[in-house]
Amino acid sequence: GFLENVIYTKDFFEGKATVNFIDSHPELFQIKKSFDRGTKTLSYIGEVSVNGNPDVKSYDPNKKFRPLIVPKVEKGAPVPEGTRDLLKKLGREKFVEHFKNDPKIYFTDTTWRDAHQSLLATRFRTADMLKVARSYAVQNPEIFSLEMWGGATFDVSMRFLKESPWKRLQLLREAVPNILFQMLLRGSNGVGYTAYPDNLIEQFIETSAKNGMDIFRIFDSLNWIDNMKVSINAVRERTESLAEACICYTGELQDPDQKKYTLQYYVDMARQLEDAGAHMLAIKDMAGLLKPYTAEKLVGALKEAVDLPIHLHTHDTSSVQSAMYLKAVEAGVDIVDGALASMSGLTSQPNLNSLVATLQYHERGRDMNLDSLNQHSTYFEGVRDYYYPFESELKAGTAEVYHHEIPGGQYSNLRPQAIALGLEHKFETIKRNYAIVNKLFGDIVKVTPSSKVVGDMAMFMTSNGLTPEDIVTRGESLSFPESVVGFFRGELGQPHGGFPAEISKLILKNQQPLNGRANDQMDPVDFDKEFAAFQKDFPGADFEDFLSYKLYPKVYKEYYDHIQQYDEVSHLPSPVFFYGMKEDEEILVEIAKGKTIIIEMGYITEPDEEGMRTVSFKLNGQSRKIQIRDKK
Ligand code: 3PY
Ligand code: ZN
Repeated sequence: GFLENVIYTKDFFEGKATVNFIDSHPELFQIKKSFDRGTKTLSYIGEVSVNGNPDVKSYDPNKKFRPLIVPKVEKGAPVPEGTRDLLKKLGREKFVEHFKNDPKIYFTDTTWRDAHQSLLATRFRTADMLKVARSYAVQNPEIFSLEMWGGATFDVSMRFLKESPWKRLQLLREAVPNILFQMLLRGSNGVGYTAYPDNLIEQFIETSAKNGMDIFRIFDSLNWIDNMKVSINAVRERTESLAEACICYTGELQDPDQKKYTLQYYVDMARQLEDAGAHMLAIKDMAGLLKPYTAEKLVGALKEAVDLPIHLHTHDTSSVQSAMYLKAVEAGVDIVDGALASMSGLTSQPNLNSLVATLQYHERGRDMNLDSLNQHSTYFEGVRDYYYPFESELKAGTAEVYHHEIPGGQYSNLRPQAIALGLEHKFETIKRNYAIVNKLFGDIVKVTPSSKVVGDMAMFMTSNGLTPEDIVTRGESLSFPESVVGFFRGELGQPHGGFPAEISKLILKNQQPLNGRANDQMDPVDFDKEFAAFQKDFPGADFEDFLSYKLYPKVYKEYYDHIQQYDEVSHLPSPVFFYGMKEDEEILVEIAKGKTIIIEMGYITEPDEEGMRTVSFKLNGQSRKIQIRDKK
């Protein structure tokens, strides 16, 4: 029948059964609708089992994963009141006042966002977090917040994991109704790497809050406050959520040669952020450069300068950042960021479990359920193993970070990028060039996306064997990476102290730099018109998807096509998603709430003359055969 027509069309086998395919075969539309979800799922598993997941460059086919140890929680156990209930009860002004006056230290758990962004190139899948979301909520209402969204998670979830970032937020929100959720927002750059129209950023914030986001941690990659104001105002005016504005920390303020990023610089910035309407202030130490005795000075000075609660974020690349937290706690910081033990350390956040234990009998220590935190850590130790191809090579803390100043979230991505460019053997040179580029560009704040600009330039210099002198003498004839030209055009905003004139001329050549914010020059989104057109192009997609599309058009389209071809793959266990199945393996997949299917892998034939392999399955006990083209 028609169903077979679809399944056995050559286009379909070759992965070309996209939206356009359906458009050009309207008679098949009805069939597509009722197209067996199980068959789509089997096609995905067959494809990965034969050809691998394109995101996994190399892996060990004999690797075995141990069973996960999932923390136990009684079915239907009541969820105790947490910080989110308090925010709802008090409203944001009273809430902020309340916890600012609480003498005990608060903790944010970053396991679901920054920890895996910084250790595993942001690859955590929703299913692996969802499995322990309810037990965490039931057992850990003392946690201040869970950082679980934003930053790189938004595009990576669609680009590589083929899952919806919005569904992740919705599902985790449903499982954790009591603890504040927070996200990382790159100000005018949203959750992207470039500027967007202001009304898109505003709408994104409003829709994120509607989907359950409580705290927006807003930063600008150059500490340019003009780039943060639209976001701060949108949180204040269009949501009931909290605007947490960031100071990005760079350099070393106690260095007598430090002329740019001085204590006064940070104090001034904090005051301006308070004036701009921030509810909370964050010190965002994205590379882990803030040293213990410096933190004492900085936190002390900021506490005096502003009336806002102070939230401290760092990365443990140097391996001394828990000591930094202790000095900050003594200096009166209100909240610190940690990650569950098994997902902590190195380029990730300091060890939350050990911090909780360390502060236990201190006057600012908070009673926490350490046993539960340890159980959740054990769970993620098992989960982490699923993602082993994405581990960075860093084995121990390094003081080199004070030299290269690479952010933790970028570090874990830099080696894969180097490999992709065939530069893995030059990784040491890349790190050295990173520091050289920073100087060349006038010593800038380096965090997404400005850190990407510095990284791209470091790669460019490394692959072309260029020295800083070469840039100066031969710059006129070099064609620089696009991100670098955009940066000097002012597309990311204005760096503190301006652009270095000589380098700027070499890079821009005849181009004129922008005056003011890049976003000011952009046409606003016409939501009614564009959303209607979007729904025609992407049947079944909702307004949240439309926002994904506006932020990442190409990535969204590829994600959408993947779902059309293979159905939701977010239900699959991570080992199956990344590595496929082995002969005789059996799995249970919950494809919808309460609807579980059993998939058993039979055999995979050798390829025929046309390069097609037959993969045999049992789906709920019924035999199914899928044809997969061997691409190897
Ligand atoms: C991000 O923007 O994703 C970051 O984590 C910056 O530190
Ligand atoms: Zn971070």
